[in-house]
Amino acid sequence: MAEKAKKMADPVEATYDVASQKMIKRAQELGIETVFDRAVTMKACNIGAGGTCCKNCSMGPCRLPLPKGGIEGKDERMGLCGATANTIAARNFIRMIAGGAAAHSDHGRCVAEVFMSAAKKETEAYKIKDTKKLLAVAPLLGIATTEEVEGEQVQRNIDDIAVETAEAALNEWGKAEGELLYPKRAPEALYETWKKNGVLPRNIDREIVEIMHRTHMGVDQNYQNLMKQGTRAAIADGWGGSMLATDLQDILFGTPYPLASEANLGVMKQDMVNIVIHGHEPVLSEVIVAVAQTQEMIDYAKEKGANGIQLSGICCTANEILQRHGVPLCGTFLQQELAIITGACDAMVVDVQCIFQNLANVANCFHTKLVTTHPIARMEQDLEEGNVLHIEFDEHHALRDAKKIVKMAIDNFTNRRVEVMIPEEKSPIVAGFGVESIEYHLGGTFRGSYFTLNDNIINGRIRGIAGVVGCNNARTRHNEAHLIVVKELIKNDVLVLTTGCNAIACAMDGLLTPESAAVYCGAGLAEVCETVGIPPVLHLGSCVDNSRILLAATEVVKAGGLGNDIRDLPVAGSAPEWMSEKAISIGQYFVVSGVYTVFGVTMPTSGAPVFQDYIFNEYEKMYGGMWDFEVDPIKHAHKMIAHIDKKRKALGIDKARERVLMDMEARMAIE
Ligand code: NFS
Repeated sequence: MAEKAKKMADPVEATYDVASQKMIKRAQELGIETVFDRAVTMKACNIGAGGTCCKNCSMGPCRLPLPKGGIEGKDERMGLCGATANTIAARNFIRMIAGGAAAHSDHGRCVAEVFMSAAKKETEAYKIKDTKKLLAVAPLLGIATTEEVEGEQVQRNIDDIAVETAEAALNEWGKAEGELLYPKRAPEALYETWKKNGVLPRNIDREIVEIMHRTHMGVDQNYQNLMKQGTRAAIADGWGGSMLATDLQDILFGTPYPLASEANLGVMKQDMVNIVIHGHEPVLSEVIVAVAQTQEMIDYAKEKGANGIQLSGICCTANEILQRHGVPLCGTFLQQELAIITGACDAMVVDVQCIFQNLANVANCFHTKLVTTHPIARMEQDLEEGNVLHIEFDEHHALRDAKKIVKMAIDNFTNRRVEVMIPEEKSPIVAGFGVESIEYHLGGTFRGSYFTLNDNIINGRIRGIAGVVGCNNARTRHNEAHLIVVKELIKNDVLVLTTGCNAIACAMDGLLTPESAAVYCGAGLAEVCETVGIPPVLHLGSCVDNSRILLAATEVVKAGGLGNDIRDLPVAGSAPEWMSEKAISIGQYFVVSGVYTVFGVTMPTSGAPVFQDYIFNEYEKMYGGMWDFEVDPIKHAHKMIAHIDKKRKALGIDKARERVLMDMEARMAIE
């Protein structure tokens, strides 16, 4: 009997991006399976997706499907121990928060440790680059930057400030007493809300550990109490580990300022050595960027017959080296296999998070060296003969490690064995915005605040601000929801701040250029973008840099005229194609910071309606923000816009916007 042909993905249905369509097709021609094919052949479990599968003890897994037609009357579903759907979903939800907060925060801890080495001058690879930011951050961690000398305040020795700041930062992960320091950076009203609800984090590690304890069999059974702990851990992420990661990276590697680059698989070059950097922690990639630019390495590449070295990035490491060095974006989370399938990837260097295990299988079909570098993130194959290897990175010999990797990639250039096929698609971009540069562009050097931005929100040219962030998910068409949501928002005059894979999706589609304002924006937003020369979608970095969005919102509150808390602002959050536990942690800290936040694809609460109602509706009274879920991208965007309009109305600035619109129409009528 003939073997049944394996089902494969339809490239056009799988992704919105033409370059990716070409590469999926190419993979299928070569007989190489990708995530897109597996998404067709393997179905997700509905019960797990809805959050009501409990496998926290071995009497289970207890699966509690939602009855067809929903719950009528009392929900009597329960696991063997009696755990209800609400308890199970809440436990699973906060375990996702623990996973996400741990990933972001451990990334932050790694940066803090490198920062300590740099402060103590134990490494030649890292130096404190941004002393201005160090002087801004130190006091937030309780470190004095000045001292009294002969009756005058003078700046203290910068090395002492750096070491003490590193010590204070590291202390945030495990201090025995007190509370986390950064939540005090939030608007006062928000800090008071957290205090009132008893959710101020004590230290980062403890909140994550306590989630694991509370969700162990037979401990916390009350979904509201479970969510209280989830909230603590999420705040410890957004206003703790992630924010520290961002700050310390800026001090070590430089605070990003807008710069030009390019995005999509077309940035790879046939005649050059291609090194693709993938993962999240920028500590190694920073050094690789420096080493790859040395004359020694460029000459070595030329000796091997290449025209130079082309670096590019995947996932958030990509966003990190883009925002500080202009290194082009190779692609999103879902394009990692495709970069290798070009046949031109001489080395892919991975660190932690969002790395497909299947990369090893794909790399072994080509000449690509796949290098794992982090002691906590190894692959099964990195001990075997083959293309996958482990070069453990250590900040104390970072230069040596980076050189070894770059040299290995160059040596591999002549080993390409499958015909190279790089799609030509790529887009120009402007990236690298942050709290500081938004102030510069939209505040003006004269005032040095968010005044102009607020003014444009009050007068209605900018209707509101949206943070659209998060992953790709192979269960939905790659990039489609990201782009429809963002385009619908900017069409309706909502300025978009983006990070993570949404930022890469927007980059690939040309939305990160000032010119895109005239094409996609409503009249008000287009006018602002054209006047100040910014794109309508501002790239704020990687996922830990969602902390920049929190701080930008805080600056908007401080600048005045739009209420006295984040919950008062005409803002909304979204992750249209999320997949990672980190996204749930981010969503939770957005929500409890006062932001209405909508997720797409699936919602791991949908199997437990009472619990879902708690975080979708009850939360608004507690935190001002709440969760929502909408798969349809146009409806998704309009739910956000409706919330923005609700906040404008509450602020009494809804009329201003109507006037602006009338002005525009009147103007057009005259023209
Ligand atoms: Ni965020 Fe960045 Fe992308 Fe999702 Fe993964 S790369 S940390 S988790 S998939 S956005």
